[in-house]
Amino acid sequence: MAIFFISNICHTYIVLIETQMRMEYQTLRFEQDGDVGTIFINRPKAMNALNSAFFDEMEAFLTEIDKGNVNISVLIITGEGKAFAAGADISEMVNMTQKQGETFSQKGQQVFNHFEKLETPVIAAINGFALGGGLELAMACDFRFASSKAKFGQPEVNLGLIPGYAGTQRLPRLVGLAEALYMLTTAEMIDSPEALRIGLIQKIYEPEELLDKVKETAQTIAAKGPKAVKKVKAVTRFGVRNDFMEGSEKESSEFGSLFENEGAEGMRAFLEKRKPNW
Ligand code: CO8
Repeated sequence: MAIFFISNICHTYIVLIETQMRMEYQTLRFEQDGDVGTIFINRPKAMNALNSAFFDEMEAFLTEIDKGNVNISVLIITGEGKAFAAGADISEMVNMTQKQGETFSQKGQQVFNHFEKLETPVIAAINGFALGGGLELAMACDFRFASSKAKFGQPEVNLGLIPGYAGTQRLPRLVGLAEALYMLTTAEMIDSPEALRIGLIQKIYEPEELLDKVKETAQTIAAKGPKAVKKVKAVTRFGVRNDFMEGSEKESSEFGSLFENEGAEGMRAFLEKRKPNW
């Protein structure tokens, strides 16, 4: 019995150490404040250019969230320093073969798709340049708040390239075909008011207040029914990727699934004029 108890403690300790080791990243920094986690892209000297290490580490980090090893209700992603992310790392891509370029693109797409599949809502706090792969990353988040100093663009055609992390697919879905093709073909960098006008971002804040404001919104979401928040993200994203009727069917079944569950508590709390006890 004592041996079993000690071996259980050892196992828990090892899992904790493993989790901690996995959380020591070269290109990322993670902070948790209650239910809200903030992941910083941490290559400020290279304008947070996205390299292979970033994609490996981000995938590992998102997997930790899936496994419940990082216990948060909302994830914020932002950049250290002057940039959110100034694109894929050009110095890493410059000598790639056709096959390597394609593989690098697929790997990035998988990681960005993971943001959409994550049950937890993800908010991009765009603190500066969001260019190329950096904007593609922001677009894979559920919504975007930006600093008044941020700049946005898909400058790939300047380099004789096109976006490779599904920017050609997400941008027109967010801003419409003509605005997307304008940005994609001219490579023009737009500012925050213009990004707000076309619906690429949802709010603008002064640089010094951006992260606090994003955290406030994250806390607002974290206080809602946790299962409802996860399901509303999943059903909405499912509907956008599939057809309307399939999306509506999924909505009905997930709506129903909340009744003998969190929804019962939420509705009772409303009628009893008290806060729900999730
Ligand atoms: N990759 C690598 N290094 C970069 C990148 C980048 N994308 N962006 C900036 N850096 C580096 C600079 O080379 C510089 O390094 P160093 O100090 O060693 O010279 C450092 O960051 C600071 O940059 P600047 O001196 O240029 O800083 P400025 O304030 O003058 O300018 C800009 C900032 C406007 C952000 C400028 O750096 C810039 O234009 N960067 C490139 C933007 C760009 O073209 N991005 C698109 C890249 S392509 C892409 O993202 C495709 C995605 C799909 C890939 C699919 C896989 C194959």
